[in-house]
Amino acid sequence: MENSVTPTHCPYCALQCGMNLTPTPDGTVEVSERTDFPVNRGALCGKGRTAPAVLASSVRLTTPLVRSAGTLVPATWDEALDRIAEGLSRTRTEHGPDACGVFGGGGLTNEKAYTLGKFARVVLGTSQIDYNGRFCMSSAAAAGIKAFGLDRGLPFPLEDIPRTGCVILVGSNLAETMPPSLRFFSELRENGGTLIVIDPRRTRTAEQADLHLAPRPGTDLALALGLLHLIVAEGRVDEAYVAERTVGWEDARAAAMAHWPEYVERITGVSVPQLRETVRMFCEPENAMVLTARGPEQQSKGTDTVGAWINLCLATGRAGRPLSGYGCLTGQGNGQGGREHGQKADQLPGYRKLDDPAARRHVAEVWGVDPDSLPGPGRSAYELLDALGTDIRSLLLMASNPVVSAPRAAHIEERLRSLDFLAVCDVVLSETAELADVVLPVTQWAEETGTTTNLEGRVLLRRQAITPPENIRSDLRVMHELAARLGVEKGFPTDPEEVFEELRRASAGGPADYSGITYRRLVEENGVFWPCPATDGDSSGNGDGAGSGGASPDAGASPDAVGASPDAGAAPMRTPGSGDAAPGDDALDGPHPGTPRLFLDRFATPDGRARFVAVSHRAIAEEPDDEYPVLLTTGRVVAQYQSGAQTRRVDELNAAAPGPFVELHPRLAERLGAAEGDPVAVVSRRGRAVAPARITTTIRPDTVFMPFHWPGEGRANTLTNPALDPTSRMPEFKACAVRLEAVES
Ligand SMILES: Nc1nc2c(c(=O)[nH]1)N[C@H]1C(S)=C(S)[C@@H](COP(=O)(O)OP(=O)(O)OC[C@H]3O[C@@H](n4cnc5c(=O)[nH]c(N)nc54)[C@H](O)[C@@H]3O)O[C@H]1N2
Ligand SMILES: Nc1nc2c(c(=O)[nH]1)N[C@H]1C(S)=C(S)[C@@H](COP(=O)(O)OP(=O)(O)OC[C@H]3O[C@@H](n4cnc5c(=O)[nH]c(N)nc54)[C@H](O)[C@@H]3O)O[C@H]1N2
Ligand code: SF4
Ligand SMILES: [Mo]
Repeated sequence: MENSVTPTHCPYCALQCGMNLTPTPDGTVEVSERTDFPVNRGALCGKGRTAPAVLASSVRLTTPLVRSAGTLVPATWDEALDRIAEGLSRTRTEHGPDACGVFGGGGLTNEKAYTLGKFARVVLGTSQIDYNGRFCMSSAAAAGIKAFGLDRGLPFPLEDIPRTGCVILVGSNLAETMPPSLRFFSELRENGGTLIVIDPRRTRTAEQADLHLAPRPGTDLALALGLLHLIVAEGRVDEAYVAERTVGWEDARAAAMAHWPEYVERITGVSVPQLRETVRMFCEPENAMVLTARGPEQQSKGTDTVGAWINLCLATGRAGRPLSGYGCLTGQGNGQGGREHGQKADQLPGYRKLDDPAARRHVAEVWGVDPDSLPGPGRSAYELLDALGTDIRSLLLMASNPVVSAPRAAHIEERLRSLDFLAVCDVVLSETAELADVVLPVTQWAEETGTTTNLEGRVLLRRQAITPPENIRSDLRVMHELAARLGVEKGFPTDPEEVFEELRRASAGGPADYSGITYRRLVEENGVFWPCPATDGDSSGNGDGAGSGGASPDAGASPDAVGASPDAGAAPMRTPGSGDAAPGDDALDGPHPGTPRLFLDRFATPDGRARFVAVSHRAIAEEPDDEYPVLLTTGRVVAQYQSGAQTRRVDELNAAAPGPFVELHPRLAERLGAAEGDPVAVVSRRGRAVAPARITTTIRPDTVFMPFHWPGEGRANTLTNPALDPTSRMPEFKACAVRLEAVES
């Protein structure tokens, strides 16, 4: 492997940009351009380009740590693993299995996420597992399942974007969060298409738009309803499509008609002429798309909000047709795959439901356990973290840093401190790892192999390029050794491909069916889009008969199963020859080609029709008042990633984005008496944060913005409101009430 070039993918965001890695003499890697991957065609953002810096021993964990007399000290692997096994067993004996919690992350490969879910349910027997993806795209996932019967970030490849007529980007700042993807939108405009961006701030993304709407944070639901009202009033509904491919239109229509444009203008601050212009730009071309990201989703009504945007697509016949549709831009490297294979509180692998008896039977058989031994659904991420130290006494945490990233973070930090036992697996000593009783140092992207599923539903192989340092072990090995110590000798392989082979069988017949995918295909085909069931002509499938044939009786009983029966192996949601990458009919006798485009023939609901939702505007959970008169919204900057645990260790990125700030309008700054760079205190009902002022006219005068990448005094999540969406259990990261105070500098 040494000195050769390994084509692989970036460790960070959901684009999963392709890159080439060459080993260097210091034991790390050099990144170079890899042009054969269509998502980025060689382009990388600064985070991807500098990712090797986190492989250096000077910034990463190099040995297991255990707490001794209050401080973390180096330990052997055996000592550290024994401590974790003891901690978890003691909790289980004294308080029962549900007192053991597990918290995962959307950065974990499919193999790790799958194994973590299995570890929780089979080894610990706990229902208390969830992951940071709950804070990410869970609202879009819930809305997608309601409307289409299936949730996959984008139902089409990014390459379709330049060929549609209009894209509405709702609350995505992809110029900073997925820079190489901006190319698709520039090409759209070069081709004569238009881009509409909806964001309370005129971001770098909004700068690229033909039209920028700047609604008040937390009002996207009203905005979408107002647009639908106008679509009806202007006679722009595609009646034939609505009759043929949807149900529920009458109720959705009635709800939208109650949202008059003038009323919507008052709620959102977007003028009626702007609403009309949006409708014209969206409806006039033959094709159009709506893409949402965290702006409208991270709200206590995120599921309804995304549902309202989907309604807009359905009413105008812009879903399940080539070059048209609704999509969610997922976030983390494996944000998509990480929510399909069982680390979510209510899920089993293959995007099966934990409360579905047929799904339980299928997965229990693959795992060799009694279906009745599998626990039921557990708590959502915030609820789980909130229960630490009370119902949940011990926690195993892998790939998240909630001390920085969870809402109402000071409270969550206090909950973590109140645990009987905390174990953290990480690559660096994150702020959460600092609180642990045991910290295990694990291998990183370039040092291990595994699959991820990018925002397009494209399953990819991230390949090992170098040998990890001696004292570092993989997450899979950690789970293998913990399982053995807790009395489960079998079923936790350390080889990722062996795990993937089991995942294929566990997912067979489920909505996210990976059974036709192999590591070899992933290399040869540069990724494969799910669903990809194993077919009769697929020599590599069906290892033990649990492939498509074996799974069909179960899956048929599951309401959200798609592509489940053997004849559904021909992919009911794909139309060969209709702009799809699928080869001709005869190829269907061979391996399944994968499904780049979903829903072209039918939606994944039992009757094949999409569902409108009847939703109405409602206020954010915490409206500004006299005491807290300003709105706070939060998000990202281009040079830092998430809680910053990794990117804050890279000099070049710190130089570009050294610390937190409060973005505010000159009018607010003037009232406060603050000049550029002055420290400003932002106070909410949860706490107080201080960061320098960044004064700009690109933000609404009633709103301030803080990025959430830093711990300490400038931590944005000290302030945020954990009010949850009733369906997705997503916290309201994007809107809460605050007041500003000048600080003596
Ligand atoms: N540089 C960088 N890139 C990343 C990440 C990172 O941390 N750093 N994280 C990755 C992950 S996990 C994710 S989830 C994605 C997130 O990607 P994005 O969703 O693009 O990121 P955010 O900055 O959280 O939010 C996007 C925009 O929503 C706007 N917004 C705030 N409130 C509202 C509102 O009420 N309505 C509307 N319409 N918009 C609003 C904000 O002003 C912001 O510009 O990025 C991924 N890529
Ligand atoms: N205010 C506010 N808060 C937010 C958001 C927001 O927009 N506003 N966005 C939310 C969103 S969308 C997200 S996704 C979350 C993300 O927030 P976090 O869950 O905190 O995400 P990361 O900072 O990526 O944390 C990942 C941790 O896992 C480690 N790690 C990386 N790879 C691996 C691996 O393979 N194995 C192990 N064991 N560890 C690994 C990293 O070093 C890091 O410490 O934040 C949420 N919080
Ligand atoms: S855009 Fe995302 S995947 Fe691409 S290089 Fe940057 S962080 Fe990596
Ligand atoms: Mo995310």
